[in-house]
Amino acid sequence: MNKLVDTIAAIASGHINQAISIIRIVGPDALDIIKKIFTGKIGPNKTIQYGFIKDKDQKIDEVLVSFFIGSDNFVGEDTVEINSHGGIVVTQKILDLVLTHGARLATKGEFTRRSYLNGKISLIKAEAINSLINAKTSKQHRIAINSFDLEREKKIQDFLNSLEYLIGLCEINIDYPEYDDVPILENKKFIEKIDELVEQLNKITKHSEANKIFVSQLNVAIVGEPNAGKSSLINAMLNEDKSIVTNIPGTTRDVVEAEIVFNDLVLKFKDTAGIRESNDEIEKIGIDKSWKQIETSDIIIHVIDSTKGISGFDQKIIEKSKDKKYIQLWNKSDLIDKKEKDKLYISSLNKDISSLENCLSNLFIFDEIESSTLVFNPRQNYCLKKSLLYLESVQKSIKEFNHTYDVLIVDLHLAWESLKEILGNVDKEDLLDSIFKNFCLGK
Ligand SMILES: Nc1nc2c(ncn2[C@@H]2O[C@H](COP(=O)(O)OP(=O)(O)OP(=O)(O)O)[C@@H](O)[C@H]2O)c(=O)[nH]1
Ligand SMILES: [Mg+2]
Repeated sequence: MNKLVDTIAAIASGHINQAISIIRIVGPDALDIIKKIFTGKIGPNKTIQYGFIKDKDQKIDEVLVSFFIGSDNFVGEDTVEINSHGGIVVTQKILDLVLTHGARLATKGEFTRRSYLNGKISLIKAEAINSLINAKTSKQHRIAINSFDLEREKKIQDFLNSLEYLIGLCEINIDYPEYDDVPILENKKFIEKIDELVEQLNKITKHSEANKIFVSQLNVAIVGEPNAGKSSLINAMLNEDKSIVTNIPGTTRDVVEAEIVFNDLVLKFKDTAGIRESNDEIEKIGIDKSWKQIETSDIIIHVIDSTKGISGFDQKIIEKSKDKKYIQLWNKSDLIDKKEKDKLYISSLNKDISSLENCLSNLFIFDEIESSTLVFNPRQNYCLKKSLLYLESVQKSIKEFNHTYDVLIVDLHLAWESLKEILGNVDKEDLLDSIFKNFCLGK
Protein backbone atom coordinates (compact mmCIF):
# COMPACT_ATOMS: atom_id res chain seq x y z
CA MET A 1 0.00 0.00 0.00
CA ASN A 2 1.26 3.47 -0.88
CA LYS A 3 2.26 5.15 2.39
CA LEU A 4 2.55 8.51 0.64
CA VAL A 5 -1.22 8.70 0.78
CA ASP A 6 -2.60 9.65 4.16
CA THR A 7 -5.36 7.89 6.03
CA ILE A 8 -8.64 9.76 6.20
CA ALA A 9 -11.71 9.37 8.39
CA ALA A 10 -15.17 10.89 8.73
CA ILE A 11 -18.66 10.21 9.98
CA ALA A 12 -20.46 8.80 6.94
CA SER A 13 -23.89 8.97 8.57
CA GLY A 14 -25.68 12.13 9.75
CA HIS A 15 -24.76 14.40 12.63
CA ILE A 16 -27.96 13.65 14.51
CA ASN A 17 -29.15 11.19 17.14
CA GLN A 18 -30.00 8.11 15.13
CA ALA A 19 -30.09 4.31 15.50
CA ILE A 20 -26.66 3.66 14.01
CA SER A 21 -23.70 5.80 12.97
CA ILE A 22 -20.96 4.85 10.55
CA ILE A 23 -17.42 6.11 11.01
CA ARG A 24 -15.37 5.39 7.91
CA ILE A 25 -11.57 5.09 7.88
CA VAL A 26 -9.71 4.75 4.58
CA GLY A 27 -6.02 4.53 3.77
CA PRO A 28 -2.81 2.68 4.52
CA ASP A 29 -3.07 3.08 8.32
CA ALA A 30 -6.76 2.15 8.59
CA LEU A 31 -5.99 -1.36 9.93
CA ASP A 32 -3.26 -0.17 12.33
CA ILE A 33 -5.61 2.41 13.78
CA ILE A 34 -8.52 0.02 14.30
CA LYS A 35 -6.17 -2.54 15.90
CA LYS A 36 -5.36 0.01 18.61
CA ILE A 37 -8.96 0.84 19.53
CA PHE A 38 -11.06 -2.27 18.74
CA THR A 39 -11.27 -5.36 20.95
CA GLY A 40 -12.69 -7.66 18.23
CA LYS A 41 -11.00 -9.63 15.48
CA ILE A 42 -9.27 -7.73 12.68
CA GLY A 43 -10.45 -8.90 9.25
CA PRO A 44 -10.32 -10.91 7.11
CA ASN A 45 -11.47 -9.00 4.05
CA LYS A 46 -15.23 -8.50 3.62
CA THR A 47 -16.22 -9.58 7.13
CA ILE A 48 -18.04 -7.87 9.97
CA GLN A 49 -16.61 -8.29 13.46
CA TYR A 50 -18.13 -7.65 16.87
CA GLY A 51 -16.33 -5.94 19.76
CA PHE A 52 -15.81 -2.78 21.78
CA ILE A 53 -14.20 0.52 20.90
CA LYS A 54 -11.90 1.42 23.77
CA ASP A 55 -9.79 4.44 24.63
CA LYS A 56 -7.05 2.67 26.64
CA ASP A 57 -9.11 0.99 29.39
CA GLN A 58 -12.22 3.05 28.92
CA LYS A 59 -15.11 1.55 26.95
CA ILE A 60 -16.54 3.96 24.39
CA ASP A 61 -19.12 1.78 22.61
CA GLU A 62 -20.15 -1.74 21.63
CA VAL A 63 -19.86 -1.91 17.84
CA LEU A 64 -19.71 -3.90 14.62
CA VAL A 65 -16.75 -3.22 12.34
CA SER A 66 -16.77 -3.98 8.60
CA PHE A 67 -13.45 -4.75 6.93
CA PHE A 68 -12.65 -4.12 3.27
CA ILE A 69 -8.98 -4.97 2.98
CA GLY A 70 -6.96 -4.42 -0.18
CA SER A 71 -8.08 -2.66 -3.31
CA ASP A 72 -11.18 -4.66 -4.26
CA ASN A 73 -13.65 -2.21 -2.74
CA PHE A 74 -15.34 1.15 -3.39
CA VAL A 75 -12.36 3.42 -2.66
CA GLY A 76 -9.73 0.94 -3.75
CA GLU A 77 -7.79 1.18 -0.47
CA ASP A 78 -7.98 -0.47 2.97
CA THR A 79 -11.33 0.58 4.39
CA VAL A 80 -12.76 0.08 7.85
CA GLU A 81 -16.28 1.07 8.83
CA ILE A 82 -17.31 1.25 12.45
CA ASN A 83 -21.05 0.78 13.00
CA SER A 84 -21.59 2.36 16.37
CA HIS A 85 -24.65 3.42 18.33
CA GLY A 86 -25.99 6.57 16.78
CA GLY A 87 -25.72 9.17 19.52
CA ILE A 88 -23.97 12.39 18.54
CA VAL A 89 -21.58 12.23 21.53
CA VAL A 90 -20.59 8.58 21.14
CA THR A 91 -20.11 8.97 17.37
CA GLN A 92 -17.94 12.05 17.82
CA LYS A 93 -15.88 10.35 20.54
CA ILE A 94 -15.09 7.44 18.20
CA LEU A 95 -14.15 9.81 15.37
CA ASP A 96 -11.91 11.84 17.72
CA LEU A 97 -10.22 8.64 18.87
CA VAL A 98 -9.56 7.61 15.26
CA LEU A 99 -8.12 11.07 14.54
CA THR A 100 -5.84 11.01 17.59
CA HIS A 101 -4.46 7.71 16.33
CA GLY A 102 -3.22 9.31 13.13
CA ALA A 103 -6.07 9.65 10.65
CA ARG A 104 -6.90 13.02 9.11
CA LEU A 105 -10.46 14.32 8.86
CA ALA A 106 -11.65 13.72 5.28
CA THR A 107 -12.78 16.68 3.21
CA LYS A 108 -16.16 16.75 1.47
CA GLY A 109 -16.51 13.90 -0.99
CA GLU A 110 -12.90 12.79 -0.42
CA PHE A 111 -13.71 9.06 -0.25
CA THR A 112 -15.48 9.29 -3.61
CA ARG A 113 -12.70 11.46 -5.02
CA ARG A 114 -10.15 8.82 -4.05
CA SER A 115 -12.35 6.15 -5.55
CA TYR A 116 -12.28 8.11 -8.81
CA LEU A 117 -8.52 8.79 -8.61
CA ASN A 118 -7.92 5.09 -7.90
CA GLY A 119 -9.81 4.26 -11.10
CA LYS A 120 -12.67 2.54 -9.26
CA ILE A 121 -15.44 4.75 -10.61
CA SER A 122 -15.77 7.23 -13.47
CA LEU A 123 -16.27 10.94 -12.88
CA ILE A 124 -19.78 10.55 -14.30
CA LYS A 125 -20.55 7.92 -11.66
CA ALA A 126 -19.06 10.10 -8.89
CA GLU A 127 -21.39 12.91 -9.93
CA ALA A 128 -24.31 10.47 -10.17
CA ILE A 129 -23.69 9.29 -6.59
CA ASN A 130 -23.93 12.88 -5.37
CA SER A 131 -27.08 13.48 -7.42
CA LEU A 132 -28.61 10.33 -5.97
CA ILE A 133 -27.88 11.45 -2.41
CA ASN A 134 -29.34 14.88 -3.08
CA ALA A 135 -32.33 13.78 -5.20
CA LYS A 136 -35.48 15.59 -4.15
CA THR A 137 -37.87 14.04 -6.65
CA SER A 138 -38.31 10.54 -8.03
CA LYS A 139 -37.36 11.81 -11.49
CA GLN A 140 -34.04 13.11 -10.09
CA HIS A 141 -33.56 9.74 -8.44
CA ARG A 142 -34.25 7.95 -11.74
CA ILE A 143 -31.86 10.12 -13.75
CA ALA A 144 -29.14 9.65 -11.09
CA ILE A 145 -29.46 5.88 -10.79
CA ASN A 146 -29.58 5.51 -14.59
CA SER A 147 -26.19 7.25 -14.68
CA PHE A 148 -24.69 4.38 -12.66
CA ASP A 149 -24.58 2.16 -15.73
CA LEU A 150 -21.78 2.91 -18.15
CA GLU A 151 -23.91 4.07 -21.09
CA ARG A 152 -22.83 7.71 -20.81
CA GLU A 153 -19.15 6.80 -20.58
CA LYS A 154 -19.59 4.52 -23.61
CA LYS A 155 -21.32 7.23 -25.62
CA ILE A 156 -18.54 9.75 -24.86
CA GLN A 157 -15.91 7.14 -25.69
CA ASP A 158 -17.64 6.51 -29.05
CA PHE A 159 -17.50 10.24 -29.79
CA LEU A 160 -13.84 10.37 -28.78
CA ASN A 161 -13.03 7.41 -31.03
CA SER A 162 -14.72 9.09 -33.98
CA LEU A 163 -12.81 12.30 -33.34
CA GLU A 164 -9.53 10.40 -33.02
CA TYR A 165 -10.25 8.80 -36.39
CA LEU A 166 -10.84 12.24 -37.95
CA ILE A 167 -7.76 13.73 -36.29
CA GLY A 168 -5.78 10.78 -37.67
CA LEU A 169 -7.08 11.48 -41.17
CA CYS A 170 -6.02 15.11 -40.86
CA GLU A 171 -2.56 14.15 -39.62
CA ILE A 172 -1.95 11.79 -42.52
CA ASN A 173 -2.91 14.51 -44.98
CA ILE A 174 -0.74 17.10 -43.26
CA ASP A 175 2.34 14.88 -42.93
CA TYR A 176 2.06 13.07 -46.24
CA PRO A 177 0.00 15.22 -48.58
CA GLU A 178 1.09 13.02 -51.48
CA TYR A 179 -0.19 9.94 -49.59
CA ASP A 180 -3.86 10.84 -49.90
CA ASP A 181 -4.03 14.02 -51.83
CA VAL A 182 -7.76 14.56 -51.94
CA PRO A 183 -9.26 17.96 -51.20
CA ILE A 184 -11.45 17.86 -48.10
CA LEU A 185 -14.59 18.78 -49.97
CA GLU A 186 -14.20 15.59 -51.95
CA ASN A 187 -13.40 13.53 -48.89
CA LYS A 188 -16.95 12.30 -48.45
CA LYS A 189 -16.20 10.05 -45.53
CA PHE A 190 -14.71 12.91 -43.55
CA ILE A 191 -17.68 15.20 -44.13
CA GLU A 192 -20.23 12.47 -43.46
CA LYS A 193 -18.59 11.67 -40.13
CA ILE A 194 -18.56 15.32 -39.06
CA ASP A 195 -22.23 15.75 -40.04
CA GLU A 196 -23.17 12.63 -38.14
CA LEU A 197 -21.31 13.77 -35.00
CA VAL A 198 -22.89 17.22 -35.12
CA GLU A 199 -26.36 15.70 -35.47
CA GLN A 200 -25.88 13.32 -32.55
CA LEU A 201 -24.37 15.95 -30.28
CA ASN A 202 -27.19 18.32 -31.16
CA LYS A 203 -29.79 15.77 -30.14
CA ILE A 204 -28.09 14.88 -26.87
CA THR A 205 -27.40 18.46 -25.78
CA LYS A 206 -30.98 19.54 -26.54
CA HIS A 207 -32.37 16.60 -24.62
CA SER A 208 -30.14 17.26 -21.62
CA GLU A 209 -31.02 20.96 -21.76
CA ALA A 210 -34.74 20.13 -21.74
CA ASN A 211 -34.25 17.83 -18.78
CA LYS A 212 -32.26 20.46 -16.88
CA ILE A 213 -35.54 21.56 -15.34
CA PHE A 214 -35.73 18.20 -13.59
CA VAL A 215 -32.14 18.04 -12.39
CA SER A 216 -31.69 21.55 -11.09
CA GLN A 217 -34.01 23.78 -9.16
CA LEU A 218 -36.08 26.45 -10.93
CA ASN A 219 -36.39 29.96 -9.56
CA VAL A 220 -39.95 31.28 -9.51
CA ALA A 221 -40.45 35.00 -8.81
CA ILE A 222 -43.83 36.11 -7.46
CA VAL A 223 -44.20 39.74 -8.50
CA GLY A 224 -46.87 42.38 -8.77
CA GLU A 225 -48.14 45.60 -7.25
CA PRO A 226 -48.28 46.06 -3.47
CA ASN A 227 -51.26 44.36 -1.83
CA ALA A 228 -51.97 42.19 -4.88
CA GLY A 229 -51.65 39.17 -2.60
CA LYS A 230 -48.16 37.83 -3.39
CA SER A 231 -47.30 36.94 0.19
CA SER A 232 -50.75 35.42 0.69
CA LEU A 233 -50.07 33.28 -2.38
CA ILE A 234 -46.71 31.92 -1.18
CA ASN A 235 -48.30 31.14 2.18
CA ALA A 236 -51.17 29.32 0.46
CA MET A 237 -48.69 27.28 -1.63
CA LEU A 238 -46.74 26.33 1.47
CA ASN A 239 -49.77 25.97 3.69
CA GLU A 240 -47.79 27.87 6.29
CA ASP A 241 -47.52 31.40 7.62
CA LYS A 242 -44.11 32.10 6.04
CA SER A 243 -44.34 35.63 4.67
CA ILE A 244 -45.90 38.59 6.54
CA VAL A 245 -49.34 39.57 5.22
CA THR A 246 -51.02 42.87 6.11
CA ASN A 247 -53.40 45.22 4.35
CA ILE A 248 -50.67 47.89 4.35
CA PRO A 249 -49.20 48.25 0.85
CA GLY A 250 -45.43 47.73 0.89
CA THR A 251 -45.33 45.05 3.59
CA THR A 252 -42.75 42.77 1.97
CA ARG A 253 -39.26 44.25 1.56
CA ASP A 254 -36.71 41.44 1.50
CA VAL A 255 -37.10 38.49 -0.86
CA VAL A 256 -38.76 35.64 1.04
CA GLU A 257 -37.74 32.22 -0.32
CA ALA A 258 -39.41 28.84 -0.04
CA GLU A 259 -38.70 25.55 -1.80
CA ILE A 260 -41.59 23.46 -3.05
CA VAL A 261 -41.37 20.11 -4.81
CA PHE A 262 -44.15 20.01 -7.37
CA ASN A 263 -44.74 17.36 -10.07
CA ASP A 264 -41.08 16.30 -10.24
CA LEU A 265 -39.94 19.92 -10.34
CA VAL A 266 -38.00 21.57 -7.53
CA LEU A 267 -39.31 25.12 -7.43
CA LYS A 268 -37.76 27.90 -5.40
CA PHE A 269 -40.52 30.45 -4.91
CA LYS A 270 -39.50 34.01 -4.15
CA ASP A 271 -42.00 36.42 -2.68
CA THR A 272 -40.94 39.96 -3.52
CA ALA A 273 -41.69 43.56 -2.62
CA GLY A 274 -44.70 45.05 -4.43
CA ILE A 275 -43.58 47.21 -7.35
CA ARG A 276 -44.64 50.89 -7.26
CA GLU A 277 -43.17 54.39 -7.07
CA SER A 278 -41.77 54.92 -3.58
CA ASN A 279 -39.79 57.52 -1.66
CA ASP A 280 -39.06 55.17 1.20
CA GLU A 281 -35.34 54.26 1.12
CA ILE A 282 -35.88 50.72 2.40
CA GLU A 283 -38.85 49.99 0.15
CA LYS A 284 -36.89 51.26 -2.87
CA ILE A 285 -34.14 48.72 -2.18
CA GLY A 286 -36.83 46.02 -1.95
CA ILE A 287 -38.34 47.09 -5.29
CA ASP A 288 -34.90 46.98 -6.97
CA LYS A 289 -34.62 43.41 -5.72
CA SER A 290 -38.02 42.60 -7.25
CA TRP A 291 -36.86 43.77 -10.70
CA LYS A 292 -33.66 41.72 -10.28
CA GLN A 293 -35.74 38.65 -9.50
CA ILE A 294 -37.65 39.09 -12.76
CA GLU A 295 -34.34 39.12 -14.60
CA THR A 296 -32.84 36.10 -12.88
CA SER A 297 -35.83 33.76 -12.41
CA ASP A 298 -36.90 30.97 -14.73
CA ILE A 299 -40.63 31.46 -14.16
CA ILE A 300 -42.49 34.68 -13.39
CA ILE A 301 -45.77 34.54 -11.49
CA HIS A 302 -47.42 37.90 -11.89
CA VAL A 303 -50.16 38.52 -9.31
CA ILE A 304 -52.85 41.06 -10.15
CA ASP A 305 -55.60 42.30 -7.86
CA SER A 306 -58.85 41.38 -9.70
CA THR A 307 -60.68 44.28 -8.10
CA LYS A 308 -58.18 46.74 -9.62
CA GLY A 309 -57.00 45.40 -12.97
CA ILE A 310 -53.73 46.05 -14.78
CA SER A 311 -51.74 49.15 -13.81
CA GLY A 312 -48.83 50.91 -15.47
CA PHE A 313 -46.40 48.99 -13.28
CA ASP A 314 -48.11 45.72 -14.26
CA GLN A 315 -47.53 46.68 -17.91
CA LYS A 316 -43.83 47.17 -17.13
CA ILE A 317 -43.68 43.77 -15.43
CA ILE A 318 -45.30 42.13 -18.48
CA GLU A 319 -42.77 43.87 -20.72
CA LYS A 320 -39.78 42.75 -18.57
CA SER A 321 -41.03 39.15 -18.45
CA LYS A 322 -41.49 38.68 -22.17
CA ASP A 323 -38.60 36.26 -22.63
CA LYS A 324 -39.54 34.18 -19.59
CA LYS A 325 -42.06 31.52 -18.75
CA TYR A 326 -44.81 33.77 -17.50
CA ILE A 327 -48.00 33.10 -15.57
CA GLN A 328 -50.52 35.85 -14.94
CA LEU A 329 -52.78 35.24 -11.94
CA TRP A 330 -55.87 37.23 -11.08
CA ASN A 331 -56.09 37.15 -7.29
CA LYS A 332 -58.93 38.02 -4.91
CA SER A 333 -61.43 36.23 -7.15
CA ASP A 334 -63.64 35.96 -4.05
CA LEU A 335 -64.26 39.70 -4.28
CA ILE A 336 -65.54 39.86 -7.87
CA ASP A 337 -68.77 38.66 -9.47
CA LYS A 338 -67.83 38.58 -13.13
CA LYS A 339 -64.95 36.44 -14.35
CA GLU A 340 -63.45 36.55 -17.81
CA LYS A 341 -63.01 33.28 -19.66
CA ASP A 342 -59.34 33.54 -20.62
CA LYS A 343 -58.00 34.61 -17.23
CA LEU A 344 -56.57 32.47 -14.45
CA TYR A 345 -58.32 33.30 -11.19
CA ILE A 346 -57.20 32.45 -7.69
CA SER A 347 -58.12 33.40 -4.17
CA SER A 348 -55.02 33.23 -2.01
CA LEU A 349 -57.07 34.18 1.01
CA ASN A 350 -59.26 31.09 0.57
CA LYS A 351 -56.30 28.93 -0.53
CA ASP A 352 -58.09 28.42 -3.83
CA ILE A 353 -55.00 28.20 -6.07
CA SER A 354 -55.73 25.13 -8.22
CA SER A 355 -55.52 27.10 -11.48
CA LEU A 356 -51.88 27.96 -10.67
CA GLU A 357 -51.09 24.32 -9.98
CA ASN A 358 -52.65 23.26 -13.31
CA CYS A 359 -50.76 25.95 -15.13
CA LEU A 360 -47.42 24.97 -13.55
CA SER A 361 -47.87 21.33 -14.53
CA ASN A 362 -48.56 22.32 -18.15
CA LEU A 363 -45.72 24.78 -18.38
CA PHE A 364 -43.00 22.31 -19.36
CA ILE A 365 -45.00 19.64 -21.11
CA PHE A 366 -43.65 20.55 -24.55
CA ASP A 367 -40.05 20.32 -23.39
CA GLU A 368 -40.24 16.59 -22.69
CA ILE A 369 -38.46 14.57 -25.36
CA GLU A 370 -38.24 10.80 -25.86
CA SER A 371 -36.95 9.27 -22.67
CA SER A 372 -34.58 6.82 -24.39
CA THR A 373 -31.97 9.55 -25.03
CA LEU A 374 -29.31 9.91 -22.34
CA VAL A 375 -29.48 12.82 -19.93
CA PHE A 376 -26.18 14.52 -19.06
CA ASN A 377 -25.93 16.84 -16.06
CA PRO A 378 -25.37 20.60 -16.61
CA ARG A 379 -21.56 20.36 -16.27
CA GLN A 380 -21.34 17.47 -18.69
CA ASN A 381 -23.78 19.12 -21.08
CA TYR A 382 -21.71 22.31 -21.05
CA CYS A 383 -18.72 20.27 -22.25
CA LEU A 384 -20.87 18.56 -24.90
CA LYS A 385 -22.07 21.94 -26.14
CA LYS A 386 -18.50 23.25 -26.27
CA SER A 387 -17.49 20.25 -28.33
CA LEU A 388 -20.49 20.75 -30.62
CA LEU A 389 -19.50 24.38 -31.25
CA TYR A 390 -15.98 23.33 -32.33
CA LEU A 391 -17.41 20.68 -34.65
CA GLU A 392 -19.84 23.14 -36.18
CA SER A 393 -16.87 25.38 -36.81
CA VAL A 394 -15.13 22.47 -38.57
CA GLN A 395 -18.28 21.94 -40.67
CA LYS A 396 -18.31 25.59 -41.64
CA SER A 397 -14.58 25.63 -42.40
CA ILE A 398 -15.04 22.81 -44.89
CA LYS A 399 -18.31 23.80 -46.50
CA GLU A 400 -17.94 27.57 -46.65
CA PHE A 401 -14.21 28.17 -46.71
CA ASN A 402 -12.82 24.87 -47.97
CA HIS A 403 -10.07 25.12 -45.36
CA THR A 404 -7.22 22.66 -45.35
CA TYR A 405 -6.60 19.78 -42.92
CA ASP A 406 -4.03 21.72 -40.89
CA VAL A 407 -6.71 24.30 -40.04
CA LEU A 408 -9.43 21.77 -39.24
CA ILE A 409 -7.26 19.75 -36.92
CA VAL A 410 -7.09 22.63 -34.42
CA ASP A 411 -10.86 22.64 -33.80
CA LEU A 412 -11.02 18.86 -33.86
CA HIS A 413 -8.47 18.76 -31.04
CA LEU A 414 -10.48 21.31 -29.04
CA ALA A 415 -13.69 19.31 -29.60
CA TRP A 416 -11.86 16.21 -28.37
CA GLU A 417 -10.55 17.99 -25.25
CA SER A 418 -14.01 19.27 -24.34
CA LEU A 419 -15.40 15.75 -24.48
CA LYS A 420 -12.49 14.36 -22.52
CA GLU A 421 -13.30 16.81 -19.72
CA ILE A 422 -16.62 14.99 -19.17
CA LEU A 423 -14.77 11.85 -18.22
CA GLY A 424 -12.41 13.89 -16.04
CA ASN A 425 -8.83 14.81 -16.42
CA VAL A 426 -6.72 13.95 -13.42
CA ASP A 427 -4.39 16.85 -14.09
CA LYS A 428 -7.20 19.33 -13.58
CA GLU A 429 -7.32 19.65 -9.79
CA ASP A 430 -9.65 22.66 -9.89
CA LEU A 431 -12.19 20.71 -11.94
CA LEU A 432 -12.22 17.98 -9.29
CA ASP A 433 -12.36 20.57 -6.49
CA SER A 434 -15.42 22.17 -8.02
CA ILE A 435 -17.18 18.83 -8.40
CA PHE A 436 -16.39 17.32 -5.02
CA LYS A 437 -17.00 20.46 -2.96
CA ASN A 438 -20.73 19.80 -3.41
CA PHE A 439 -20.49 16.41 -1.74
CA CYS A 440 -21.41 15.64 1.87
CA LEU A 441 -18.73 15.08 4.47
CA GLY A 442 -18.13 11.37 4.85
CA LYS A 443 -19.07 10.47 1.26
N1 LIG B 1 -60.32 39.02 -0.28
C1 LIG B 1 -59.08 38.67 -0.50
N2 LIG B 1 -58.07 39.31 0.10
C2 LIG B 1 -56.80 38.92 -0.16
C3 LIG B 1 -56.50 37.86 -1.06
N3 LIG B 1 -55.17 37.72 -1.10
C4 LIG B 1 -54.66 38.65 -0.28
N4 LIG B 1 -55.64 39.37 0.29
C5 LIG B 1 -55.49 40.47 1.24
O1 LIG B 1 -54.79 41.54 0.60
C6 LIG B 1 -53.92 42.20 1.52
C7 LIG B 1 -52.51 42.20 1.00
O2 LIG B 1 -52.05 40.87 0.93
P1 LIG B 1 -50.52 40.48 0.84
O3 LIG B 1 -50.44 39.03 0.61
O4 LIG B 1 -49.79 41.04 1.98
O5 LIG B 1 -50.14 41.30 -0.47
P2 LIG B 1 -48.68 41.49 -1.10
O6 LIG B 1 -48.85 41.47 -2.59
O7 LIG B 1 -47.72 40.55 -0.54
O8 LIG B 1 -48.36 42.98 -0.66
P3 LIG B 1 -46.93 43.68 -0.47
O9 LIG B 1 -46.08 42.81 0.39
O10 LIG B 1 -47.28 44.94 0.18
O11 LIG B 1 -46.34 43.89 -1.82
C8 LIG B 1 -54.09 41.45 2.84
O12 LIG B 1 -55.02 42.13 3.64
C9 LIG B 1 -54.63 40.11 2.43
O13 LIG B 1 -55.41 39.47 3.42
C10 LIG B 1 -57.61 37.18 -1.66
O14 LIG B 1 -57.46 36.23 -2.44
N5 LIG B 1 -58.86 37.65 -1.37
MG1 LIG C 1 -46.01 40.83 0.51
